[in-house]
Amino acid sequence: MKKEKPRIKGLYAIVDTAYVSFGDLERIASLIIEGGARLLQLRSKGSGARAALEACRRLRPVTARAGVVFIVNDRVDVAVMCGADGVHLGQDDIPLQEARKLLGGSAVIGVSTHNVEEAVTAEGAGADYISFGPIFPTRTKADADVIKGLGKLREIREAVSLPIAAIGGITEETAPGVLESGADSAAIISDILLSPDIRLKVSSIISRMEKVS
Ligand code: 3NM
Repeated sequence: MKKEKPRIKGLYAIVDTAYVSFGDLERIASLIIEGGARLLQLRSKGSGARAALEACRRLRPVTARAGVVFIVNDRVDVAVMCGADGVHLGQDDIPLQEARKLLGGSAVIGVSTHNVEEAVTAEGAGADYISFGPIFPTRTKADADVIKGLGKLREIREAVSLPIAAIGGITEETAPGVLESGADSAAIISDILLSPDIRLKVSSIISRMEKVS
């Protein structure tokens, strides 16, 4: 039987190597998974391809054992080599159609978008989901676009029907409002990784989100 492609919804937890040292990746990913996350992305901006591959190879078994969807940020080559479930592409990464050729039809491919035009283009090109942001101010991404707010998120919801992962400055407190404004998913980095109790933080975010979805 053909495996159904996972749909992006709920908490989209991102493990960012700017916050987590390489030696701590498995432990942190395990806490996030124990907290209930079903979607995990590795983001390793600025590290070389070899380090990204190493990080991926640490996280792939942890996610696979738990049946958690594992997505690699930016790097299609690394996603292929570690057998990830998919890749998340920025506007300057290789085009979606090329990534699809390398990863195959069953891979989950997401695209970062910052306006209606990019969102509609990503949908037309066959993205499985888009991210949209930054919704709120963020310290994690130095070159983040202008802040969009929930109003712009609602406009994106009107423009496309594919799943939207809202991103940028989202916290336990703001995640429910993001869903109420049309996002299917909330992608969160610092509110999780800077928490003194990551497992509890993740489960609290999820239970708040479940109340509105
Ligand atoms: N992309 P935090 S904002 C990785 O707007 C990323 O596309 C963004 O981190 C975009 O949850 C962002 O710590 C940073 O704010 C999200």
